[in-house]
Amino acid sequence: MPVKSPYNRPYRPIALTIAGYDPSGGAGVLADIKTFESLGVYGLAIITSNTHQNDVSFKGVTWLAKKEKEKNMALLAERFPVKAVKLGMHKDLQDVVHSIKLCEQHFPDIKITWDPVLAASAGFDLNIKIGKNSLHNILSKLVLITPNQQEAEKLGKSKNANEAASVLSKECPVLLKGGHSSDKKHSTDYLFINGENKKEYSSVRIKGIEKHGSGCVLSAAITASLANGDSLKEAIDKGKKYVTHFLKSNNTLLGYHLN
Ligand code: PXL
Repeated sequence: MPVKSPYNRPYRPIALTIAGYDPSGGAGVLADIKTFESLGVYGLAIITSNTHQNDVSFKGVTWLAKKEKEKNMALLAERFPVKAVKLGMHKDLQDVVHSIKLCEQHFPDIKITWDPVLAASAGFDLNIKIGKNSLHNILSKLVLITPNQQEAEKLGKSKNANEAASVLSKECPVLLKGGHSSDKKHSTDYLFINGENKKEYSSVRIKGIEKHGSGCVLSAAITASLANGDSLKEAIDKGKKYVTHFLKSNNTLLGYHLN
């Protein structure tokens, strides 16, 4: 824990991302840092991996050793009062558990959001096994998990994403993202808490606005808002607004962030 940090208020709140490095800047820590900065939060990043990809083609991933993460966590904790963390691409569930333990050890009361990247948007399956114990260890520590439909089905071991999200939400709030759903006209995200669907976020799909890494941007925007002290519902509202602007920013796969 930082003993006397010069980075407390009146300076900007600080958020951390622990995720993969995507050299195209569309996803991973680069996307997260751009989002944090745009939302008035100072961003720190620790990488779990170096991915080899551009905006359309994913060629592989080189994972970093856990001790590299440990070293950087300890160094950051000496100086920075991190309020919220976003966990992105990790090698397996044990690696996610490891990140959560480090966060709790170094930053008491930190708000942890997990964007469970099980496959990359450019078509690469990370082949992560879903063990019940690890999953429970993770979910019980989170303020929010943000799976897309396929991720929810895999995590919740169900062929129905809403059913899976409902089950998962008995352990932590779930924002089920509709971006990859079969509905061609609308994209609807569902917030599940304690087994119930509490809120829907529906938007009209606009042709040609698919973006590489939009899931990263949404979870990072929510994390920035949580670092700012917003409630979970406020953070999701702000996150949705931010990602909508990002999706509409241009007609390519790589979106622009707010100035
Ligand atoms: O969008 C999922 C994602 C997350 N994190 C990293 C990625 C990707 C997709 O390619 O590369 C590092």
